[in-house]
Amino acid sequence: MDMGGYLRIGELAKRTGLSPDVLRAWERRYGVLRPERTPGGFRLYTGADEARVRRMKALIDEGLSTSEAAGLAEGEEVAAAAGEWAGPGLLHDLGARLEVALDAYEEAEAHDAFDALLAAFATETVLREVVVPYLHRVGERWEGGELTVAQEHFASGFVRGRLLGLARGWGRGRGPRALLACPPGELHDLGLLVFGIALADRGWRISYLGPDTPVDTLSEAVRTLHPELVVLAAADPHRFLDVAGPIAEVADLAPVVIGGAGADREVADRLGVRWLEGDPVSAASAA
Ligand code: B12
Repeated sequence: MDMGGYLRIGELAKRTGLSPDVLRAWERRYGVLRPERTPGGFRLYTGADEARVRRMKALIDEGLSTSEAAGLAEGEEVAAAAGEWAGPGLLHDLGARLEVALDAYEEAEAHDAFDALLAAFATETVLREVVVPYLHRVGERWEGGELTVAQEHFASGFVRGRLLGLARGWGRGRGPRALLACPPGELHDLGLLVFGIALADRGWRISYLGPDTPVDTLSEAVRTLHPELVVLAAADPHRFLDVAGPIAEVADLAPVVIGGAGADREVADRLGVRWLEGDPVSAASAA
């Protein structure tokens, strides 16, 4: 029977694999369904109702509680309607939940918060708006004596693990190849990982050498991989300047750019390479 694109509850139940009772309960408790009514009082659902229910079910299957899934399904719809990310409220709340969990060494809870962030927002939004500011706060709180080294290590280890998870498969495909590394002695590689993830999102293939990479190894990798771009990152300018000669040799083989808190125009000029300014996600667009 044609109902002008509307669905009756039985039809919606069949299409979503949920019973009519569950659908009515979700409508009552969470308001995720907003059916019209026929003059006889029957519920009529729209495609938007179906989409919300499907999303909510998928989030529950991923392990979220019913109320969390309802909140996220709603948030995403607001995001879609606004054509942008789902409002600062949810992003902020989930970011705070992540922070509280990591402070308390609650790994499972931290994973749940991170999963919820990724379910509700674009990866780059999570990286730029939550992960990078969070790492800055960790540094400030550690410097201010509010966070122990143990808490800082736990938090940065957790973040690194999640970033490596997002990086999985970033070397596949046929796009241009970027070779990423930190110079000798440099252990801060989280910004470089964020950069690699954002660059892979733009179709690049990533080869990652990670922290504390000897420059002769880097040259050997450049000769083997023939990357279109070599990206070096460090938090301390001396890590670049201490190996200025070998970096210049790498720059004879492939274009080299530098980024991170230790990079600026002056350091780049001294090395004879280009400087990638700004946060890693915006820099990936520029690259
Ligand atoms: C996590 C962390 C660590 C971890 C690193 C783990 C890892 N795998 O990366 C560990 C525990 C290993 C560590 C060690 C140390 N750390 Co530390 N660390 C941090 C912390 C909390 C977060 C770093 C981070 O990832 N930030 C996120 C990035 C994205 O932000 P950012 O570094 O500010 O970068 C900006 C830009 O440069 C750009 N960017 C960053 N990377 C890249 C890459 C590319 C390609 C591009 C284009 C852009 C870009 O994005 C950001 C802009 O928004 C910072 C605090 C902070 N403010 O960042 C301290 C911090 C960097 N560490 C610091 C220090 C002092 C140390 C140690 C010397 C401590 C010690 N006494 O042992 C050692 C040094 C280790 C070494 N040899 O490199 C200082 C650095 C001070 C300075 N100016 O030199 C900071 C600032 C803490 C502080 N407030 O004092 N650290």
